Amino acid sequence: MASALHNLSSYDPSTVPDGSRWKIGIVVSEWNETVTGALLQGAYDTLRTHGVKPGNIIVKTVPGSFELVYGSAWMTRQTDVDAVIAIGCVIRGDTPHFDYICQGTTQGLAELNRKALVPVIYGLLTCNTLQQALDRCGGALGNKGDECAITALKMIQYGQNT
Ligand code: DLZ
Repeated sequence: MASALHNLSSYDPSTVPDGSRWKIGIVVSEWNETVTGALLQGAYDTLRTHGVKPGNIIVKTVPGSFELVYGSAWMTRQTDVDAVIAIGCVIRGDTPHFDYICQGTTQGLAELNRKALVPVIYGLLTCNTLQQALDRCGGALGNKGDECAITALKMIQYGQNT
């Protein structure tokens, strides 16, 4: 389904594993804080809905999305989390900076996801406009934070079943 039509918060709750035994790290970028704060809230609430205890949700902030790579790597090495969710929002400006940040962050998180012992979930919004971001952090298209929380729980289960 094209992402433009996909509600990021729609899922079948019966397919989501219980998270009551698991610890989740969330790394959040301070840039575009209105958006990243709403993504964080979505992820937090969805993890709680599926049994993750408040004390088992570890939140740390980084200055910008580019720092999500180091922040997430730190979280995988220095804590005993079962998964890391990286949350950021990049909005296109007038310079190519947008492309460099998106590419660098995405490649860094992808590499970390291959190498880390726990899953690293990609919660980076890359949008042309603020409205597109607002639509995806609790607006018309749901909340990508919800999607990231569900993905984290499913990937922890994946790692434990194989
Ligand atoms: C510099 C910058 C710019 C222009 N735009 C964004 C953005 O839209 N979203 C975001 O998360 N971060 C942005 N940054 C900051 C970079 O991610 C990074 O923090 C700085 O380049 C310092 O490494």
